Amino acid sequence: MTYLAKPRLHHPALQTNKVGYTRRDYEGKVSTLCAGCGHDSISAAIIQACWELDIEPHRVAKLSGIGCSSKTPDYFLGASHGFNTVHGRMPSVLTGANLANRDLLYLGVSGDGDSASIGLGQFAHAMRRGVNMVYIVENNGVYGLTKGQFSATADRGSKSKKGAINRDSPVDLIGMALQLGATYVARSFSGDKAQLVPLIKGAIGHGGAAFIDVISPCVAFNNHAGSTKSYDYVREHNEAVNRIDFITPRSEITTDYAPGEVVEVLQHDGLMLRLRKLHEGYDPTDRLAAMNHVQMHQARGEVVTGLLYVDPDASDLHAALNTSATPLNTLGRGDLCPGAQALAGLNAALR
Ligand SMILES: Cc1ncc(C[n+]2csc(CCOP(=O)(O)OP(=O)(O)O)c2C)c(N)n1
Ligand code: SF4
Ligand SMILES: [Mg+2]
Repeated sequence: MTYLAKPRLHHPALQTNKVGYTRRDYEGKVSTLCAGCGHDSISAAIIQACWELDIEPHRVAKLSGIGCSSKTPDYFLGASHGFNTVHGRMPSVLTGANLANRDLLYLGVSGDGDSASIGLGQFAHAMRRGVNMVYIVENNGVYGLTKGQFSATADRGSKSKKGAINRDSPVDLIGMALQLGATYVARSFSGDKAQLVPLIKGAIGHGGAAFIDVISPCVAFNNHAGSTKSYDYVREHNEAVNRIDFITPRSEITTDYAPGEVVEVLQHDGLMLRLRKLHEGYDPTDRLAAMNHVQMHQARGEVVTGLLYVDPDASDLHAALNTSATPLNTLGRGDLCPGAQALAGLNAALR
């Protein structure tokens, strides 16, 4: 049950990271999702990524909407800040929190219903404004929480558990994120932790709007033959364009690769992404080529995964608005009130 906390006891010899925490310190409450739900694997990947990056849990703010996917922040990072918003409204609440305090690391967790149906406008504006966040959609093609209706990301022609055929065109969140200006765009699969953990780490280190679409099968309502979001379908049609092998400072990179096999992208925080190419000629810094590649393969029924696009020189909403570098709650009265003379000058300038 959701209110059940996990026992705090753990083996005294459990490995700690550089900030002194074990992996267990990044866990949350006991999950109430169905056994085998892809969303639980994504929670595990988030825990792993934060532990490996030595992030202090109190530096993270996790926000979500409504849905099984949006329940998951309760199951990881139990010592972080959390806000479970209204259905589809995570991006605007996160944007407000981010503008008030840029010192936290913002993690938005949503579902395909939450982001591609009711929250589509919110998703679009967070991407185009460049809100500095990691935006994860746990995409199962259905409204899991309300018992399996097709969501807006369900592919045309895919079959529901009861045999109904979806006649509508799907909303392609990856295509939209690319078109709207997101500066880190990736797709992964909940069943591929080796790919997902580094993609989350790369997104955390990114200094702008980072979007990860994670295909996350719903075992209760959308894991049958005829669904394009089932474990079997994604395993059979997964076309990874690259693998992030390292996210470490340049000095620590030791492995040799043949020329042309690896693309290096230095992120704003000094972390280096090393992308091992799996698709010849795929350039993850070319936005138009990424859009073309994803659409082309999608038309063939393939699921393109990996880091699809990254802008190493990304900036964010704070830079665009030239906001205070100091979190608003720590600004003093003197900073907030410039005084009668400054106000009189401002008024005079407007007359
Ligand atoms: C304003 C509003 N409309 C409708 C609902 C009902 N509702 C709850 S969750 C949900 C869809 C969840 O789907 P998704 O975001 O894909 O999450 P999943 O459960 O599949 O992880 C809906 C329609 C609601 N809670 N609030
Ligand atoms: S209904 Fe589907 S999405 Fe919800 S917990 Fe169960 S398997 Fe996961
Ligand atoms: Mg869903």
